[in-house]
Amino acid sequence: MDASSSLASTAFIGIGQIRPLGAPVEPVSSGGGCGTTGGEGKASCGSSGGPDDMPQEIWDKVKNHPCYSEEAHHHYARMHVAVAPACNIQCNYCNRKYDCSNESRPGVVSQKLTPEQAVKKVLAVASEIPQMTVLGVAGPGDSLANPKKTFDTFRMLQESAPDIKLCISTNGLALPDLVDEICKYNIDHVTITINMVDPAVGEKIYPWIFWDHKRVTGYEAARILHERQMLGLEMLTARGVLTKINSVLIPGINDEHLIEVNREVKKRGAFLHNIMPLISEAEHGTVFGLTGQRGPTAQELKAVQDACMGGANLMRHCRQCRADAVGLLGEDRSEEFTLDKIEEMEIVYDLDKRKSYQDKVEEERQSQHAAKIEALESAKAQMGEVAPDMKVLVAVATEGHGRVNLHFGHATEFQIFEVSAAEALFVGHRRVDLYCQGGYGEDEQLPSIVKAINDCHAVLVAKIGACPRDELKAAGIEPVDAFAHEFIEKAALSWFADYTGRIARGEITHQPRGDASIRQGAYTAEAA
Ligand code: CLF
Ligand code: SF4
Repeated sequence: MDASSSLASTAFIGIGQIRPLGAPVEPVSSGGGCGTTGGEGKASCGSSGGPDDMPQEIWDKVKNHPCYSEEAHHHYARMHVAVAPACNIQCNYCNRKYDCSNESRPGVVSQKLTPEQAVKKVLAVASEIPQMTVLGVAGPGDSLANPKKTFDTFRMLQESAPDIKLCISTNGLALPDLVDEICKYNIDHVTITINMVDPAVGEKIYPWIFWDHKRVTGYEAARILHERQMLGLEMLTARGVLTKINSVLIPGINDEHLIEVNREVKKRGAFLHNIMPLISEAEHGTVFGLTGQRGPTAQELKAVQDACMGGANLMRHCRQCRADAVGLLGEDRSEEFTLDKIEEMEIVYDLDKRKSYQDKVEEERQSQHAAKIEALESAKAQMGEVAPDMKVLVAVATEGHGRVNLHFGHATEFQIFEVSAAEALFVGHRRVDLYCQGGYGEDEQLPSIVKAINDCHAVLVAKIGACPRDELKAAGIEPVDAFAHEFIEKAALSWFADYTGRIARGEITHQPRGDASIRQGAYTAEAA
């Protein structure tokens, strides 16, 4: 049988199908499909680009920034210091008794720091984790609503650790007044959280801002914030600062509107657009949490991201980190660097040692890249004839190095790849609760893991036990350990070639998958 004529493309949720505000979240199904296709347009995730996709001076800025380069986040770490407690606006998704929801999971920041304490902490982390290349100020309030603390931290750090890149995240209200200061400290990565470009949408998200010594509310507040955000972005672009836009996807409020946001920020020179799911739980005490505003499902998030492809480059590997996160994205080592532990550490900031470690990381990265390209070519050569519009999602258990190298039971997140005959494209990740606890599989965790990857046709793992294997199969997700330790893209393409071959031979029937849930809150060491 001709595979191309027998395979239907997989149906994903389209942008027009995001459920209206207040509509109940449907339970995920193991086999049910959703209406129209999504995922059209070419891959435009510039954050996954390499040196061939961008000018050298831009590549030099992003190549070891874990947020600005998807590829770099496997190799380099970032840390945040919580020196900015105050905020000048109110977002309906934020309760500062917790964290800044736009850059962190809603959990209490363990310790707010003075600039002096922050610098000491950065030096301690940098001497222990030589691949930590970026320091960000991302809350728990707004970095630029606390300009003295933020810039004092950067000034002092530059004197003692000039190789660390500086990064800030802001709501943008104070930004235009501080662009000179940002440039003075060579902060060449700025994130602005922009959730709307229409104040009528904005007034549903921001109840007030503090502006010109008074509180401004309603439409007027959103209008001022919008104008300041656009002006700030334009000023940063004019000064050559790489600017990333974070947007919180709030179903029923700004879902379709984010396509317009993407267009407007691209016009003004934004380098990347990071569309993140709303985190909203009643216990966080936020307005949205208390009014029952839900966050998006996995397919709703993907539909909006896909609809933005071709516009500003998309970031899809954000982990919505804490304001005091330390380590690679997706891991949190902040507990190793509490103030009392730092006091006992012998801190030796050795620039040469850091550089030679990072040179080794680069070498390994280059050889991995070359090996991966070779492996991919061989995988594509095995591919039979497949319908060109057929795309499926696969979940991958990995602990790094770009390989399928993690036991199913040890995964706290799965990377998600969209696979077609042409490519295996990274499209996101899904957090899950650890299945294997204390050496035993926790069967109660399985339903939540299945829900998190329910839109995937297969899960690629290094190894998997008999019990989860059976349950995944029963849910319609194929557990695959045949490609253990291979490069992820190669493994995904090889599996896809095998899968489509089985369909073509009539051994199985291709079924569309259902939707999947986004687990609220970030991975933390304690959660594992
Ligand atoms: Fe931090 Fe943000 Fe700088 Fe990165 S985080 S201030 S740009 S160094 Fe990164 Fe974390 Fe997502 Fe932010 S993964 S929440 S995008
Ligand atoms: Fe909270 Fe950040 Fe919004 Fe301020 S800008 S209210 S800290 S989410």
